[in-house]
Amino acid sequence: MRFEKGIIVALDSPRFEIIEDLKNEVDAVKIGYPLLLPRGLKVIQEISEVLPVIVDIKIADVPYVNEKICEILCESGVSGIIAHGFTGSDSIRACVRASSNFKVSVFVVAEMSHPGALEFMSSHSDEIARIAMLCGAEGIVAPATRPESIKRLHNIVPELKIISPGVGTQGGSAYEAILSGADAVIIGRSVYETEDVKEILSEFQEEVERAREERRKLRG
Ligand code: 3DU
Repeated sequence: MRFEKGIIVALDSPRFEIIEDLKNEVDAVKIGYPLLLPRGLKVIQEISEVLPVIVDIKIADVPYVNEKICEILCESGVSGIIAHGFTGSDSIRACVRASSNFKVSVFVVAEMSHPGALEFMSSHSDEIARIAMLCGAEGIVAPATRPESIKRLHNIVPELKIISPGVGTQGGSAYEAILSGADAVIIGRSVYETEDVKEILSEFQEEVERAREERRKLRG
């Protein structure tokens, strides 16, 4: 997937009409159970007529079932899939295998953005990122709420793309996440709970551009 704008909107809301405001402004729409359960898989096709769709149901099963889930999602028209990494390399490989037949990108959750991730997950995020790389994933998910984790993970797997949730409502900054190495930030409530979606998007776009400019300067 290409992240030219550096912004993915997480649409965990029935406010479906904002899709029109997102067109040409963001790289992709991320959807999960809050939209898929009430609307069904057909929502993937509806959105993908406007923007690429990343399905985030954080797939976390045995390889056989992971493969089946990915096949169903790919046949439904997704561009990207998010899977958990703690399940281990065989389960991740199954997602990559199924998705590569459809040229669909797989992103592996290395470390989540909420405080609970510090109880178990954060102590294994480096290994999960390495495994994601070895299994052929296109990228990882790393927390905007902990830019130092993004920086560390970016150094461990510089060849992988990083998409980063936790911006806005969860307290993370788009500027810091991109500056630390993220290719795109994932933003949900701060966009879809705002009256003027275009206005808030232009503020986030400005932050992303400023951070990219700063990174270019740092690289020299
Ligand atoms: O907090 P927000 O409303 O901006 O939404 C964040 C989205 O990113 C939401 O869809 C959630 O499922 C997803 N996400 C995380 O928040 C944290 C992760 O580690 C992974 C995904």
